[in-house]
Amino acid sequence: MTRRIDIAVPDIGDFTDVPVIEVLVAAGDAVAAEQSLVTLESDKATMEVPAPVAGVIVELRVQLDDTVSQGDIVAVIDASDEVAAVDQAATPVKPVEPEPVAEKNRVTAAIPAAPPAAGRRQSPPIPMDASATLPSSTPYASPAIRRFARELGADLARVTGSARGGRIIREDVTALVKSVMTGSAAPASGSLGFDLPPPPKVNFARYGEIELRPLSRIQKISGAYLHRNWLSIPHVTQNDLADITDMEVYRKANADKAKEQGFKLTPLVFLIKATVAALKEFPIFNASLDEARENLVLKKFFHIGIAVDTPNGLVVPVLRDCDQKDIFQLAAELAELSQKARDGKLKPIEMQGGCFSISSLGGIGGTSFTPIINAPEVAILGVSRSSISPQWNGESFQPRLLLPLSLSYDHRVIDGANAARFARYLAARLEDFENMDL
Ligand code: CAO
Repeated sequence: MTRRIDIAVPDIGDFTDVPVIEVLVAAGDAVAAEQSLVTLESDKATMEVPAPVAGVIVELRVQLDDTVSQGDIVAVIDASDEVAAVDQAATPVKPVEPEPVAEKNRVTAAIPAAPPAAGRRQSPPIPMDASATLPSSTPYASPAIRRFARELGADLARVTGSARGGRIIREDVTALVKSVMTGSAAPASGSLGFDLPPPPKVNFARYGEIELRPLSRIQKISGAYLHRNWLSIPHVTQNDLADITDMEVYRKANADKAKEQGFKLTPLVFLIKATVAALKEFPIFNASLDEARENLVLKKFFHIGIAVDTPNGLVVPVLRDCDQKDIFQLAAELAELSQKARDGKLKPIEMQGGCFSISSLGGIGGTSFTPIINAPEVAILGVSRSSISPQWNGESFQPRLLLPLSLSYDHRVIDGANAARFARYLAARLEDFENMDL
């Protein structure tokens, strides 16, 4: 018996007139339940509308570049039992793999299709994987294109998107594959233009006992991004010292208040506030290069990423709107996010949208280090352990508590004089903390 079901755009939040950026099926195609039919793209997210059930697409009601809103019908499916049975046999439903999140703070997710009929199972959203949203950017492509690239073994990082805003489409992926097949594309290892000798192969067991320990998933993913950022961004690190003697008196006087509320008041939240003040004073630090590397995108919001050391590796949750929160709110949020990070429970969205990162090793030690910029950000602040040091005040040496700051910056965007000014300004804010917006 024929059972035609209208597939409607489900609740997509506040968005209306969302463009259809991909049509992934044609009329007559047999589709499996949860197979993506079309991809929609709002300003903030790329979303797929999946088939609610297995069947045959009998009518496609949208085409590329149409705009749709909640409730609009995108397709009609024939979900008669015979069709579904044939389809199930032909196309077993594979478990849905998590999709890396696309660039530009976009959230990529599948949205459940509108309920087809009472009591029928709804497609669940594609699960998101925290490690897929590690620092910095991933190529801008929809989940379907990522799947396509994966099937072909094509590395999306090497593909230049030709659609609006640099989005990668199917043709871009096939063009890369073709160029590799014909030998006109550079090999992957040469994609940054380096011709490095391979690392030496050493049989360590010849020299003593060894043990193999696999890298964690987070280490593997973040390692690739760190490597790319280190090689592709000309880093310079500016070091400075902030005299936080007075700030520490204030912090300690307020530590119990924080403790009563169940979190610690560490120097980090003061650093976040000082960083926000410095970003306001030097907007070039709150910026990213656009994809063509011809413009700076200046951000008017203040979301700060904090590097958190977890048993599985480094992750960078983002504290949002730090300009609008006081140090106690920030400390409470930091405690919550860093605990979630350590438990491996951060949501992708909680690691996106950062403007500037802080990596604090102050709780551990050290006097300075060179933090790696978390692209597409253009600077990162490293913080080492404060220590008492004799400071000359013109008449005598005084014991002062000095906090080492290490500001790494992208020299394509920021010149050394501005970096020195930024670091000094930041230090001065901590020294004059009473006039800071705490
Ligand atoms: N100087 C001296 N003491 C400091 C300090 C500093 N710069 N920064 C923190 N401390 C103190 C704190 O006050 C706290 O003291 P008490 O235990 O007496 O209260 C202690 O050191 C531990 O602080 P913390 O590390 O728990 O808290 P935090 O707010 O400073 O940092 C977090 C939170 C999540 C950033 C931190 O736990 C962390 O994971 N740091 C590692 C980040 C990292 O790995 N960066 C490297 C990235 S590159 O690989």
